[in-house]
Amino acid sequence: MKSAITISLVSEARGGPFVYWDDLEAGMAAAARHGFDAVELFLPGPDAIPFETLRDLLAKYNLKLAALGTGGGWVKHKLRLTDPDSSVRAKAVEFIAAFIDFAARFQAQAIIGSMQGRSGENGSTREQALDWLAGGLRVLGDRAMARSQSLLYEPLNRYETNLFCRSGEAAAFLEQRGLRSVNLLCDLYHMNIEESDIAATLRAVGPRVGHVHFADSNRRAIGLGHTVMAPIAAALKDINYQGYISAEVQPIPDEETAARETIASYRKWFGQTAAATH
Ligand code: LER
Ligand code: MN
Repeated sequence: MKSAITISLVSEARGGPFVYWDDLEAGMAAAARHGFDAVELFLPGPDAIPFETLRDLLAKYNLKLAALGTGGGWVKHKLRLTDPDSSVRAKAVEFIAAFIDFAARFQAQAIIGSMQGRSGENGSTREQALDWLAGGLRVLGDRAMARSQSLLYEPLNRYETNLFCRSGEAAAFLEQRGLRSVNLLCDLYHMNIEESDIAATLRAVGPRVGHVHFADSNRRAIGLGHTVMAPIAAALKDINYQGYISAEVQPIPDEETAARETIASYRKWFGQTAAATH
């Protein structure tokens, strides 16, 4: 497993669960100082940073790119894969496709979280919304696969989507629709709200776990809430999860405490970071 921490450059997402804000290099310098292996970026768009700039900063701080969030397409442009307007859905696919291409140049995956949208708006039925979601995931999953990556689909809690809130149901949907290049992003904060047993769910969806958001029950750093980590860590080890454990948490009480608590919890539950063993 590998550790990661989030940096947001999307001012419209202010108050959201990202540790570092606004200054990419300062966030990367802090991530490196704390000993993280990688950064996960929340960018306004797929062309927000030139390829060379990100490449050089990653090399300078000896960090990897863990993943790219695409939620800027929702918070900035109101694009969603399940919008009843087909032209909005097409723009959403185009926006995410460009993120997939940019992420793949760093051997990283793109995340579909808030851009999934919800059913029931403008009279859309659940059946329609799931067909639109599957259609988008198919095109985008194929695009990721063509670049040797998979695509990450994130079930969200009930206040953020009504499509899939639980990982088992999302995994069954991916299976039924034959979406083999799409994996699940399991966010422990959403899972704490929606799952009856987080560890049992992780074991059940095992090979589909493609990324983990490492957040406590109150969306603060793991260790600052009441999530019981021991069975979750055991489940991730037992399913032989090899991906990122990424802190998508609020910078409360401050970003330094969030980063320090996260890396201490990561080391406690998963051992040394790859960076620390170099
Ligand atoms: C939103 O709640 C979330 O968890 C993000 O990772 C998705 O945009
Ligand atoms: Mn998340």
